[in-house]
Amino acid sequence: MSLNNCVVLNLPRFTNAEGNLSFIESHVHVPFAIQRVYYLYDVPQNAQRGAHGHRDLQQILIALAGSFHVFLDDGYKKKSFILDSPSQGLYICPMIWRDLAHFSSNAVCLVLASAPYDENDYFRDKEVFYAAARGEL
Ligand code: T46
Repeated sequence: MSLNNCVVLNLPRFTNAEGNLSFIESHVHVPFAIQRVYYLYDVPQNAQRGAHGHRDLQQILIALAGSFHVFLDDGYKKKSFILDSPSQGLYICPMIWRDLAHFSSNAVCLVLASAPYDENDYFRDKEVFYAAARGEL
């Protein structure tokens, strides 16, 4: 898996005079079965979140409100995204280090995950992550 797999997905959006509606179905609009949903909110503007990689987890990040920046690193290349639309989701494949920063004051980051929470799936040490990502472990 590499950064090339991490792309912004356009989600369905129905718009009329009463507003917008978007929806997401497993394996239809996202490439996995959604097994967990969580969200980040009331994040101070100078706070940084993430700072880890996942062994197997796949995720979709959506800016339900406001905006934030996502910095991705696969051990070889880096890429950054600004998420600011509730009708777009950033797909993050396994073995990607992610940092989230520059949250706007009203930002809500919705996350759809392919598995239940499992601390053993996390790389919390960047050097260990780099070694694993480069096949050195
Ligand atoms: C990611 C970014 C975008 C749980 O108990 N269950 C959960 O499902 C999650 C996500 C977290 N937690 C606990 C574990 C920690 O004690 O909540 C606490 C805060 O989690 P963490 O420091 O990992 O939060 P973030 O915002 O740095 O990272 C989270 C996700 O963990 C991570 O997978 O990609 O959001």
